[in-house]
Amino acid sequence: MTETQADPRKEDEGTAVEAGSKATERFTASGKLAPLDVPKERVSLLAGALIKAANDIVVEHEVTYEEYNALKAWLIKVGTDGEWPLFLDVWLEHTVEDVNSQDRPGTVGTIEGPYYVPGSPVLQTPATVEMREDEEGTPLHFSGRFTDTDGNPIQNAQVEIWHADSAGFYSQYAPGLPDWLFRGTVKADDDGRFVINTMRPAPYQIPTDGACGQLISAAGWHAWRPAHIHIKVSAPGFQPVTQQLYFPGDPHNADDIASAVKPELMLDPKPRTDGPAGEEVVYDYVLAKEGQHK
Ligand code: MBD
Ligand code: FE
Repeated sequence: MTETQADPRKEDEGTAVEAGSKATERFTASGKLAPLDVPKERVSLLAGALIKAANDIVVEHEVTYEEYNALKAWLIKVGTDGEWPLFLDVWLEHTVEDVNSQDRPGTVGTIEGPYYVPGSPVLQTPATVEMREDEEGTPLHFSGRFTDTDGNPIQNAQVEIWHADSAGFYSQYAPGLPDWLFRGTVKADDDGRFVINTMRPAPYQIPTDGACGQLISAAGWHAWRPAHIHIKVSAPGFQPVTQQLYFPGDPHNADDIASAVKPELMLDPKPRTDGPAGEEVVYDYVLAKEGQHK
């Protein structure tokens, strides 16, 4: 674990309970809440395996009643803080993503995390995502091209982008930000090309004042994710990819709390050469056709 870096935010801004319960509300409203659709055989297999793994841990580590009761209290707090989406996306989703993307050729994915909001404003390329007047930070000119696995341009592709601001806050999950700040759905042109003007996000500390933060401090871990841009790309007839892009040199690329960094997801931003301040970076997308596998 590296040293915790200075939090650019003021103390007490944006509480866990707020961010966590918004993610819970959104998940509940999203229609993904149909866990009873899992076939009985799979429920029995998976729940049985999870229960056995927990029992094995009790035996192996001689778990005390004090520890058992601490676990019970903590699990209750995860629910009352609305942090189940945060907890699962930080500590489990990366493995679910790995297992489910192994067979898909093309650009690699990583976890979605708890802060995606569908239906962001649709923008034609070249696009600029919503920002405030005098938005602080480093402007980032992000461009790329969509091709299939044979190198042919893809029609009607889109990039959904969402990320934190230069202080580490996500719109709709922190108070006082415009709803669609740093969120947009950018339509590529007929040649598969897109341009998105945005700003470099800050590293992100997961909320420290809820159940997940309590676990992190009780265990002596850190709460940081490296700076990242969330992306969902899609095009008719192709398999969508959900991923995140990272910046070289971030101290938390090597110890992301959410284990979601992959070398293929590292950007290579350079100072802009064509006048405007800021950085430019190119990242191209190769999508697999529906049904295509390695
Ligand atoms: C985030 O911004 C995030 O991307 C993940 C995975 C977890 C918590 C906050
Ligand atoms: Fe994030």
